Amino acid sequence: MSNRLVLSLKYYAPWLVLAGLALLVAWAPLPALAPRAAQAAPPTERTIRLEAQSFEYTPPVIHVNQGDLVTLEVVSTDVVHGIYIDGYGLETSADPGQPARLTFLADRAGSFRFRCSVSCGALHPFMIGQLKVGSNGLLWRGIGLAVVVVLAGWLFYRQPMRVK
Ligand SMILES: [Cu+2]
Repeated sequence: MSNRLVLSLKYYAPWLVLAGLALLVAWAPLPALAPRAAQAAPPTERTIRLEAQSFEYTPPVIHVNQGDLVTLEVVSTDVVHGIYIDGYGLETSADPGQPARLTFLADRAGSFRFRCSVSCGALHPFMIGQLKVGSNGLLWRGIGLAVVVVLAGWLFYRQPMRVK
């Protein structure tokens, strides 16, 4: 009886530890969890070339980190196109052969749609792209959770052999 209890404790203890770890990674205040990691990814200045042509942007999705100073170089390759970034309320337009620059601080994390702000043809309303501003905190939590998942997988693989 007590033997079985010890055995089941042995079986469940690592899972409880893992569950606790997962909760810690997901909810712990970030400065306590990864102060050094947060410092390791300082805001950077980046220039991204965004090509606009009827009726798409290349690349269609732009990834930056929160805090980055971003310069979008908008290059039109056929007719006049524009860009309006939802959430940030930024707008500019570019004539063909005359790149326009849009510099802003990516201070808001999240996913923001941008779309053409110059009526450029039949499919103009569908000329959209996406700006993804990742918060560093989410990135580190994601990495932490991935580690926990790998540990769980390892545990799951090992445990059935132990408890016979
Ligand atoms: Cu357009």
